[in-house]
Amino acid sequence: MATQATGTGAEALPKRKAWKALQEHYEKVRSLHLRDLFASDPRRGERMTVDDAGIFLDYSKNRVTDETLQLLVQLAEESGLRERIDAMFRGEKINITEKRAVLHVALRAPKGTSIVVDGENVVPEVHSVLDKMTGFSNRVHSGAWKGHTGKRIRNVINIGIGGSDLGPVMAYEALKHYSDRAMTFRFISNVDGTDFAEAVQDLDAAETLFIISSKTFTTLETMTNAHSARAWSLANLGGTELSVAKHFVAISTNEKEVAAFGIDTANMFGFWDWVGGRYSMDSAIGLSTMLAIGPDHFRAMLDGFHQIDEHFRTAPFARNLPALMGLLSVWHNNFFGAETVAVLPYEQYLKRFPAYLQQLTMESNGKHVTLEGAEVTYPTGPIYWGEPGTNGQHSFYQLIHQGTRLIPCDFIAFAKTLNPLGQHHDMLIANVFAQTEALAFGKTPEQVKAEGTPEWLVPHRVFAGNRPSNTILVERLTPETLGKLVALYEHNVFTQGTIWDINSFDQWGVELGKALAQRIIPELESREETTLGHDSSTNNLIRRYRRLKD
Ligand code: G6Q
Repeated sequence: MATQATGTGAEALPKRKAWKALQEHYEKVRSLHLRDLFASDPRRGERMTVDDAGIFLDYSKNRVTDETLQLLVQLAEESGLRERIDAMFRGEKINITEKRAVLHVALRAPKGTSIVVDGENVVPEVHSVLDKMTGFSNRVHSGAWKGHTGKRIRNVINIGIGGSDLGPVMAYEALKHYSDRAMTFRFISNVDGTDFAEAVQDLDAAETLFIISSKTFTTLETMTNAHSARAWSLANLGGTELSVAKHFVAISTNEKEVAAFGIDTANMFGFWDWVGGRYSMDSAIGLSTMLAIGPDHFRAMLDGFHQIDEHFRTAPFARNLPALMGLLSVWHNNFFGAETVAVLPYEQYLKRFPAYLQQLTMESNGKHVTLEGAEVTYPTGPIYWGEPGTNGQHSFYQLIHQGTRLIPCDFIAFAKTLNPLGQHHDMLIANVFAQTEALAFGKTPEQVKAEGTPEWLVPHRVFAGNRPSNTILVERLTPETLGKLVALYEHNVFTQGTIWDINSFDQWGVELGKALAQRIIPELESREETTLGHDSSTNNLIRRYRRLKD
């Protein structure tokens, strides 16, 4: 039945042969312990790895056997993963509910290649925007671009939310080492006025450039912040509407609204409806990233993305990094009942990476119907969360080690640090390896007793182990490797969505709250007592807020 919508010819998931085989297989392997799996195969830790495109993935500490992997690969094939990858790269409109192509891979396609959407090769357009961003970035850096009073730009504030914020913030933090330290970068997303007030409070408006990043240029939070920014800029510059052109640029697909705001459309950087918000950090939405790290580093990042795109497109699934990670997530989610995935980067620069991944993964795969619109009969998108290590070890790792839930973890580490400092890096990486070892192998009652632990304390000190993890080891955090890591998770999400037969590229679930807020705003602002038509709880909260607010 799924044939028409997916174009893959795949059966509904519960009917696929590999799925049924995995159900039977699960019964055989569910109680196997990683201790035994490692003991019976001394080379497991070397065999169950992939080293490709500059990423080393050790997946040996997952609760899988060779047969599990074969069946998962078979599941990918029966699910039409290959056809779906090809359809995405061909520019087919696989985002069926919005009738759009899904072409973030075109954003990093090298010059001279061709990806056709609606009869047009989009790669030259991508490069023309990149060239325009490069020219702009160079003018800002050289001081050729001047503010209204003739001063050069030293502060850049990106105003955007969701996909127009999380990528830029994450990339700025991740690549700070490569950034121009003479400039200040800030990010305003929340409609909470505190976000705006704190971001501008110590800045000179004459040296401040706002990038209004909004695909639609209609988003409530972004437009509210953009108008506050314009008022702040005009008030502090004693400027006229003309000064807006010197202190505001826009990233958008909506030229009309950009012009209506007063931004010169010559200073608008475009993108296209085939770039989803959460897949857009490598489009013009990355202008703040380019301003921070420079055009060459930005292009190196795109190259990193592209290397993983090519790997995903061509590597056999058994050796395919994103496909394997996606399949392992499905295995733990749908068979072991794991409800979350923890992403644990042992790299302080990646502190916003889990937050970025939360949108990428959960907005993409938090879906309850198949492409055909039928209610799914199996769990879909797991909850992604995480914090950088080692900090998390002193907080929530307790639950991962000894709690009652199974939490598959992705550990991310770099062999070389960007900030060598005494023994710090060896200590950091020792903790990565120690954690994955402890999670997998635990500590038996016998081992605990042998340490002289009193009998009554033994159960408290036992670690059951058998807790799955991936370890991703990369040489160094660079713009290129950041691009690789993001693409790795983008295609991991794609793999999961394909298996579950869902649309990973729409986000209807965010609409209802937005619409209700629009209805409530005037009710909160009204000076007169109005009749409220909500439920009794919402009505009561509105009345209470109105009483307390002034
Ligand atoms: C991402 C979502 C969403 C979007 C924001 C901002 O995939 O679509 O997070 O990015 O709502 O939208 P605009 O860029 O249109 O302001």
